[in-house]
Amino acid sequence: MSSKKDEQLEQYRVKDEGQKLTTNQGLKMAEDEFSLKAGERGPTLMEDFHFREKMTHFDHERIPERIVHARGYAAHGEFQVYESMKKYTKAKFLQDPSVKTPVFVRFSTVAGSRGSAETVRDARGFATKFYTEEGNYDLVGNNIPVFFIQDAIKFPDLVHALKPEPHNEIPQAASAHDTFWDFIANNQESAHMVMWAMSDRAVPRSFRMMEGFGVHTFRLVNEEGKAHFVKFHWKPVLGTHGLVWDEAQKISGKDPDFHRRDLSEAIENGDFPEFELGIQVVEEKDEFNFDFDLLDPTKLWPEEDIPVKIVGKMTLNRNVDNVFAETEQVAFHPGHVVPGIDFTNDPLLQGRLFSYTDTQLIRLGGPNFHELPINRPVCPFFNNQRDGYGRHTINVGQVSYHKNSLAGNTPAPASEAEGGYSHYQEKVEGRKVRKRSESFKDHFSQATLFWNSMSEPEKEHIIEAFSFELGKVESPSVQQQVVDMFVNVSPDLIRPVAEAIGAKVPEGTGTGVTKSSPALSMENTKKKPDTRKVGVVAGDGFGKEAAEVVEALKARGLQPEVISNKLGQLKGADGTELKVKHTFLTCDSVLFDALYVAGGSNESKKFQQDAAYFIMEAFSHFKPIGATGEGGKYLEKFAGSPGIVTGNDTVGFADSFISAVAAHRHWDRELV
Ligand code: HDE
Repeated sequence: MSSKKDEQLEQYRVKDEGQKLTTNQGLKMAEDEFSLKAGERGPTLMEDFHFREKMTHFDHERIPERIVHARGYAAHGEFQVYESMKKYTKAKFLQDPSVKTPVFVRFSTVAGSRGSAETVRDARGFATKFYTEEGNYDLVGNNIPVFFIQDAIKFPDLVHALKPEPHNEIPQAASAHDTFWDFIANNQESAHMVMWAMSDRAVPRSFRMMEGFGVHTFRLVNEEGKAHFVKFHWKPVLGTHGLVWDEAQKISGKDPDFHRRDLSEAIENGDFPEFELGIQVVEEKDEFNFDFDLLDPTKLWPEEDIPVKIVGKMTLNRNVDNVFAETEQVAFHPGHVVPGIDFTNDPLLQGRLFSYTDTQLIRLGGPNFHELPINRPVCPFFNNQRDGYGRHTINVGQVSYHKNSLAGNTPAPASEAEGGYSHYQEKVEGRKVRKRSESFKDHFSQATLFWNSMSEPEKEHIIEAFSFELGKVESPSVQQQVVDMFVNVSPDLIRPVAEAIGAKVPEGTGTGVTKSSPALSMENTKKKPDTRKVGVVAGDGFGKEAAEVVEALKARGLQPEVISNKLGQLKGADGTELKVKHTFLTCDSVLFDALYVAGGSNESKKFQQDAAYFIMEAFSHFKPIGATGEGGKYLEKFAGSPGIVTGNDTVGFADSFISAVAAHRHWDRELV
């Protein structure tokens, strides 16, 4: 069923196929390959309006990319609450479980340019536009629940330090360089988010397998005007999973479009990505009952102390028609709210409320970006704003001011009872100061909480990530400053890093925080085999069970794809056929979650070498690998290792292999 937003977008969809070619004025053209010239070999003429129109339009095809979050990908979908959230908010789209609210979600990396690779180490943007009957509500979040800085005024500095260095514009989409780490060491409020950025959270397996967080504390306000503090969460139904760093780097080269391909293919296959919306709620009277300040965006609310209440589900079910028109032109803004959702004085949030409109003005070329199809609300909008670049609306009538008598003083403000937005009347008093609140000054306790909450493999990955990033830093002074900073989080974390980069091992005992929050570890996430991509390594003469295993994997919702030394159809020992999707040349083991080795009866030496390399690489990335029949010989040297499954009984094998795939990775494996 199409949503109200789909219906609205329909009127803008144009299919050129089958049409005659015209200019933008609708004039049919008799020729589109040759410019108008004075003679066949003569100069091109000014008169050639068609050439000039076509070239001018082309010359202006690009718009400035987003200063951050330039590389992104999006999809349409819908959101439904499980039960009314009336107790907390009057927001209409959160009242009725039968109401489907259309949504548009853009996922993104932060640092890289629009053409950069997608599996870099970075936070991911997770921005959702809800097209509600009361206007658009944007939840503009990230996949990390805290941020690097506490005050918006430092954002330009952070981003300058993170982006490629200005003298040589290197490195692209990476934090492993001097200026980033110099910023970190000199702005120690960043410690907590750096821990997340060095963890596997920053190399997600898929946009479909990441959590989302609103980061700031917001307010929900109910019909009675009562407010609660709230943190927003998105929980992926497939669980939260990461890549191995070596794998992520290789994917950046083998398939820089890995995440967008994964998202669009999943939607194309009908495996619609789902995320549950969760809220953590704190009563206003409890504002000061925590050992951190609720307004501090470098702090999370441990889920074990304040449980996440799951309140609804979002399903992404439609790919965009046109990436520029939709994904590039969509304009998010944390200030796009509806009655029942309000702000707090988090100084990072307050600054964002300015920045987002400002940035759209330069990016989308003027103040009418709300009229672009992807940005239009599904409810009508009326006010006295007029004119400007790219105005679509033809406002009819004489009056464009308030108050007036000629139009009966309309458009008129709506009272709260009529659905008018009025800001929560928080009492505020204080002196005008440029200061950080004392309550914002503990930068390390929650960084230690995060460290304490990690499993052993996750801790190892964080140590490796610091060693990689600081290993790329050229200034010994910056390296030492960072090491000296992070001893405050935990000596167990930073001592091996100091050794790996040849820095002086710092003294220090950390914060002494012993608490942990199991919800922060990805090891404790949901483990499901659904939609996982399995590379099926097969050659001619594969055993008769192979095609059955492939069918069994498909039946359980996995995505098997056959890899061989040539494209076409493979013939099994019993005459069954398998269609080859990739050759060893056109794909790589890093692009799969698991391998199933069916082998063949008569593989060439080259086939055997290529298959062995594939398998070795998958093994070193801790991936599940299964084999039956002829494939068994490839796994002999890994026999007994965790996540290695062999067998000849189709059903039994498929079951054990699928459980191994569901586990995601087998970290307890000894690498050979
Ligand atoms: Fe953003 N951010 N941001 N940000 N942000 C932008 O807006 C900004 C912050 C986030 O897919 C820009 O339209 C400031 C936190 C996402 O289109 C810009 C500060 C969080 C996206 C901007 C922050 C985010 C943006 C650039 C510090 C997580 C991509 C282009 C005060 C809660 C949205 C644009 C999309 C984009 C400013 C910090 C999330 C410049 C000043 C914290 C997901 O306006």
